[in-house]
Amino acid sequence: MKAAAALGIACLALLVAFCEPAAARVRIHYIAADEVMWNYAPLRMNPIAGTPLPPLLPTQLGWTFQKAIYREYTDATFAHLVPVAPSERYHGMTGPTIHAEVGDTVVIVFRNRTRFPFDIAPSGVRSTPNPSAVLPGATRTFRWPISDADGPGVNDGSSLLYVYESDVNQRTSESAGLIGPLIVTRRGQARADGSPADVDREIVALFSVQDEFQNPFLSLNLASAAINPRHFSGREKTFENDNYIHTINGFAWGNMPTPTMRVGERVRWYLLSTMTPADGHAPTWSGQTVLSQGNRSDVVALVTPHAVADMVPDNPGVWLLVCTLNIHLLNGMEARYKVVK
Ligand SMILES: [Cu+2]
Repeated sequence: MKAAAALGIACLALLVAFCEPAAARVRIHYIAADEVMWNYAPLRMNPIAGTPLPPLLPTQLGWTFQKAIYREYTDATFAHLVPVAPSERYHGMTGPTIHAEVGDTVVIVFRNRTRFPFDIAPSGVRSTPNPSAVLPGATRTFRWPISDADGPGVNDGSSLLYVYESDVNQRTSESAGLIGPLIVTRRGQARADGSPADVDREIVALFSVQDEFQNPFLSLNLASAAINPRHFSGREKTFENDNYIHTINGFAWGNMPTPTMRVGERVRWYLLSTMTPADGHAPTWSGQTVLSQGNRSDVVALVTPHAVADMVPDNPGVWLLVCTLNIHLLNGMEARYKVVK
């Protein structure tokens, strides 16, 4: 009797072991909020039109601002940045891509190396507790368990997108530059690195009207002769509007490095947005169409912080990725992508 019971328990244990999703992993990332000098137009021209940058608006500070961005390090010493391959430099200001398969737990060792309190949290992932501010210089570990309810639904592809950002003060944190992508892949459909197995290339594009008036570094930017050579006070009537910068991955007027893909590849575009009152975007491609939740188009509505679109490029060339909403394109929200044979 006892032997039979023991055998039963052993069988049960074996069954549980086999039923346990083999791929469930703990994925550790070392991410800091770092202060940077960010130049929205490092090429100092518009390479799409082949023209100089438009003249500064009457009370626009310039194209370079002190900001804070998320950057990934190799380990807990935060001494070495994870190198960004040349093909990935188009990510620009956008934080490092974090992948997870449903069932995984993402662990973020977060160090705040800025002078303001910030944190890091995924918006929309259900089981994440509300984090609290991490004080300047402090380090804290956050755990993000990714449950079935966070994974792709029936109309999604094999993966979907969330944004992570600092929710200490979402408006000012986004205006500082703190936002990045969390990609969640359906259980059983991920590669070892958490990316979807049925996708050849993932492209991340953050559409954002960066609001430099809400940037917590504003007073420092105003006080800097290099950033504010015309000595604005910030109280000018036009100042707030003149310092909205229209960007994709933190680049204006075509200054984003050009991501490249091949004809026939299964390309997945992850489209993020900040949520200032000036945001709400219409990412639009020339040259090819995309499928988004079963609908084919050359434009995707980005009224939430995130959307996904799949493309199988069939048209080689250098093409536009722009925002066709409102006056965003007229204000420089444009970039390029390249399709090669
Ligand atoms: Cu837009």
